[in-house]
Amino acid sequence: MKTVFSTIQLTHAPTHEISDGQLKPAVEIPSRAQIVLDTIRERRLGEVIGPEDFGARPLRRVHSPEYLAFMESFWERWTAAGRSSEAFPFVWPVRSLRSDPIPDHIDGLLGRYSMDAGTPLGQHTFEAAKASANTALTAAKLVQGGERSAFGLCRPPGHHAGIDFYGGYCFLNNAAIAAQWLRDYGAARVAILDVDYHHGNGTQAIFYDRSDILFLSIHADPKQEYPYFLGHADETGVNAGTGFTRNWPLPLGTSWEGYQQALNEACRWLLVYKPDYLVVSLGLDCFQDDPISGFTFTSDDFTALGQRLSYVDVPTVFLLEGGYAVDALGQNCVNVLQGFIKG
Ligand code: SP5
Ligand code: ZN
Repeated sequence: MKTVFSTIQLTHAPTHEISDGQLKPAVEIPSRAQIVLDTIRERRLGEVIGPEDFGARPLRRVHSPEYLAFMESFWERWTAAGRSSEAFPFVWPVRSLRSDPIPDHIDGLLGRYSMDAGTPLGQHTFEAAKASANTALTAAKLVQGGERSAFGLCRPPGHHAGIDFYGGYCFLNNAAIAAQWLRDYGAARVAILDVDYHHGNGTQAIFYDRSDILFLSIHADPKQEYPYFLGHADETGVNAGTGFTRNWPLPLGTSWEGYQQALNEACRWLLVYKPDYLVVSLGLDCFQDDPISGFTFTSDDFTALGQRLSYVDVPTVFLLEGGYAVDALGQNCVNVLQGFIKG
């Protein structure tokens, strides 16, 4: 299986995040990508190639022009306001406040275009996010060109980012951008299976009213876990998209044993839907030693996950999402990918 990756993705190097009422060391850090890359080479998964530059068009198919313009101009405005370290929003247009008119001040803009205060935004963040999206697009193009599978070593991740907001360490929704690109370049139906520990709220919302992109997500119950405000079992789509979103919220402490039933159900939906392509939002944060998560997967369970997905037998684009137990991240990731190849 080929891997796509660009070192530009390493330039987003946050130092801190707001968590547990403190400024803590950031967990979505460049060494995540580095260890995955090192393990891919050690275990000879396959060739590693750089991404092609797809430009702004595929990003605009998913994200709003206003949001992209905000991201593009953010650092200039932030430094013009006299700030020099990474940014965090602190005020949001919640119920009873107005989303329009859009504020002029950078602190207002940060709140307008974000969903949480836990996602550091810095000088090189958007550059890295665009490289990450190009990595996802290049992996999609490999599969569109006839490869059975490809791996986009995306970082920063994407599945929490919505049409016009960032959050959950995500800025551009790599899986949504790749799925939409596959639709635009010939596929009739694309399925996204999100196995990150956290619900993929951004991806779900982007495709919620559509039947041409199926969204399936297995994750920690949002009543107990981030992102808290989406990912419940009764969210199944709206209008033309009714029935084309499915969620399997699972309790904290879920093991591979408990996970498999949901995964088997999701795989049955894939067999019924018969997508031309499958995009897997590949979070590795279900791992037992993940520092911010509460499932109990072992490293071997990730091999079994990859094997199960190979039985679905659809051309598959794997895109890295979360996973913060850095020391085991390479092993866990390559276990999924080699489990898939070996079947
Ligand atoms: C892509 C992805 O996996 N994003 C995850 C974003 C989660 N952000 C919230 C982190 C809150 C951490 N709380 C830790 C509590 C355990 N001490
Ligand atoms: Zn996650």
